[in-house]
Amino acid sequence: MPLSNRPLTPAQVRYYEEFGYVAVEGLLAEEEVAAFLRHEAERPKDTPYNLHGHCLDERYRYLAAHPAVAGGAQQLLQGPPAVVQTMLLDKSPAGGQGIALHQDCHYLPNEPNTLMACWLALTETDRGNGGLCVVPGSHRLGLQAAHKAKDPGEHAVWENRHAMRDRQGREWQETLVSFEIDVDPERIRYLTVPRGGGVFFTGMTIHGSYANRSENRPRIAFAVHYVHRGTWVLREDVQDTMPVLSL
Ligand SMILES: O=C(O)CCC(=O)C(=O)O
Repeated sequence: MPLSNRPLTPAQVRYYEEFGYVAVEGLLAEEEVAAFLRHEAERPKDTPYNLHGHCLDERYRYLAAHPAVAGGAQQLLQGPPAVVQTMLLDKSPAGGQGIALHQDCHYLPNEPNTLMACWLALTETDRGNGGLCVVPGSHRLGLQAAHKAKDPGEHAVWENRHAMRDRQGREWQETLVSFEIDVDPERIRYLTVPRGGGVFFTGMTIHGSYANRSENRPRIAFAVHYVHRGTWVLREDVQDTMPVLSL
């Protein structure tokens, strides 16, 4: 199927532009979700993918280049997408940690800024099992001050050194932490996204999640981060973006 199909309606595109995100049901068919989860359960886990699953694993690449997923990204970017990273976000019941509210541009500085994501629900997801939250309209606020996440009962807490390189070849190191932006709780929207649905959001949209407090409902999601082809990503580990060619 060619990428040029336009999976999103004009109303969905307008919603994304206005609020910085749009939730869309049925991006993946049930057989596609089931095939991915089967593959994930069976694959050897000895080599961590470290954000590069789309380069190493045909099933990860399939989701990252899927016509409805990459096609939606192409529509919203108004041009050809390139994959920066892929992540499987598997949050177990009874306390699996969330990712504190953040903007992806803190983690993935890029020039000019075209960063966006498609987050896919591979199980039913809602507030009760640590579903995705967004702050509508936050993509218009600029990059917000953030501190290291404080509550390991709720969120993953970490710190990493990263090699950076700009277009001119200048190199340096930066410390990235599990960023957290303090947000008025009233502004947080807790999304219910059914299995196979997804959420497109910009690299400036504040989003994240809380711990999975359900007794027995895993929350599995798959996130693909894209930039417009030709964008420079400053972090060296994800600098070689993968253009999404016609499928
Ligand atoms: O799945 C989550 O809990 C958060 C995902 C996220 O932060 C992202 O996809 O950038």
